[in-house]
Amino acid sequence: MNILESISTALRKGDDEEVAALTQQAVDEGTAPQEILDDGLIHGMNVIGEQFSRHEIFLPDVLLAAKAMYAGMDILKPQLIKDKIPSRGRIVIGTVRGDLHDIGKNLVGIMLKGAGFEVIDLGKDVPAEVFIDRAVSEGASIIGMSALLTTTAPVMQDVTSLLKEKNLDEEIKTIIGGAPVTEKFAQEIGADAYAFDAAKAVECVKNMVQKG
Ligand code: B1M
Repeated sequence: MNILESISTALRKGDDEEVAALTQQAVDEGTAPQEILDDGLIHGMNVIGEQFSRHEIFLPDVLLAAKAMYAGMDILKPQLIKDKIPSRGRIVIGTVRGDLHDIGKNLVGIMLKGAGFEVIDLGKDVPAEVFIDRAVSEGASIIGMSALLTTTAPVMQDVTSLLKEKNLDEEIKTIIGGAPVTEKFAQEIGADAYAFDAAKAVECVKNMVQKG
């Protein structure tokens, strides 16, 4: 078993100490942080998701896996964030109201910071008005929303509608992401961009800022 498979396996066992140690070992051996993330940590989390949907494992197992995921992400964070990059712009991000999944959102935040954006992270379970109020008070030009549940994805539309209602949709752009969300859904709700993963989110945000 190579080290990335070992990270994935340790994550599936919910062994946070082992995940941290193996992630550190992979970094020390010179494996690219993105590879550790994709083929180790995210790979393990995807298997957890499949097992959970087949009822082969239960919620406490998923929670342990999430804790292990964070242990690995803590090691990778400094590798993914480069120092002293001048700010490219300000973005407010959060997971929408009713949704407690924050791993993907945090990853998007880390990658955006790494690309030189100022990220104001509102956390999880964020109501539509809070996204907008904070974007205005922080002078952010972009709102990034994450949702992992089919039941919470519609909350994103509350934000896009409210922005229109307040005539703020020209000055504040929106980007959405998360497993139940698609490009088509983004168009339907009037979001300005959709990103499948964190790398794509960075690309989209860079384009949005350039367009002004
Ligand atoms: Co839950 N969960 N969960 N869960 N969970 C899912 C999402 C689910 C698909 C599992 C399944 O059944 N197969 C399912 C949703 C089904 C659906 O709605 N269609 C589900 C369910 C049902 C639930 C509960 C309802 C379970 C229950 O209570 N019976 C419950 C809901 C709680 C709530 O939110 N109100 C629940 C709870 C939990 C935990 C708390 C135990 C835990 C979350 C811990 C945490 O986040 N701190 C958890 C987890 C870990 C998962 C799975 C297994 C993994 C999610 C994850 O972190 N993936 C997930 C199954 C799965 O997705 N395979 C599942 C890794 C992460 C890096 O990927 O978040 O997709 P992801 O982020 C990606 C992209 O989506 C994208 O980029 C990221 C990085 O590349 N992206 C963006 C995300 N946000 C973006 C924003 C952007 C751009 C891109 O722009 C701003």
